[in-house]
Amino acid sequence: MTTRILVLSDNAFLINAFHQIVAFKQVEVTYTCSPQNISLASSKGLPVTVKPLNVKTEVSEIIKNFDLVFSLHCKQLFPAELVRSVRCINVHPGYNPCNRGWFPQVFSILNKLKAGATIHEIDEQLDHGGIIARSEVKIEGWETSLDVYNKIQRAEVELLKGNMDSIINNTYKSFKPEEEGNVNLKQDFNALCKIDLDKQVTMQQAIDYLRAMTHGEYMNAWFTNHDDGRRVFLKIELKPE
Ligand code: 0FX
Repeated sequence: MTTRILVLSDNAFLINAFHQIVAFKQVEVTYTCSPQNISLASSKGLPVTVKPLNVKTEVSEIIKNFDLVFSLHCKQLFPAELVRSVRCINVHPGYNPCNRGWFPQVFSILNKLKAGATIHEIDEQLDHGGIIARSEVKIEGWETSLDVYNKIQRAEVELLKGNMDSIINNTYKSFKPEEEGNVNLKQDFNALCKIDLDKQVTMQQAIDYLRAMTHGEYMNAWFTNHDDGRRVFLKIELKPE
């Protein structure tokens, strides 16, 4: 029997990888992204068509038409009715239950909780359901958020490769996370971005802070310039010998 899979994703790298992993499997996959993700929906660089989908308004259609739903970094929250009616699986860029929620590796660099990738069943709480597979990614002392994120994405793909058959066939055994863990939200990250110039920290903490806030072209950390009140953004470059 062909499994009808719906993929909701806002991440081109994972859509590409997913497409390659399921090639030649007995599945029929529909790829979708969040309605506001116009660049992904109109991207010419993908091997598949990605249509915008509002998960809240389309719940009954999804329940009717699909056997399995994947979230690959989908920015929409899945409604309770959906997760109760169809098997919904999340691929998450964190080592559950450590730093559930927003930008896990940023918080792992700061609070030293484990970083990694998790595939889990979606329940009604954020990054919370039964764990199907997870793998830890080590954070080196010179790595920035982007360095760690790139390693995590590769770990996510390896987990998908290793577990895809058991997920499609529903033959995996999931387990409950050992504890509830902690959750970070988008506003927690936003609050981190503003540097309090009077705060006293060690050099180690300052370096860890700056590498947690350094992610390619993103302008995250900032302080207010004393003379003219303008925001000054900063990031860090690290190079092990
Ligand atoms: O899609 P995603 O990789 O992941 C986020 C959440 O972290 C994840 O827990 C959730 N399941 C998923 C739906 O949404 O996020 P992104 O593509 O927006 O950002 C990727 C990385 O880029 C992020 O980990 C840190 C960095 N970043 C992103 C933004 C938007 C920044 O450093 N600054 C930013 O302003």
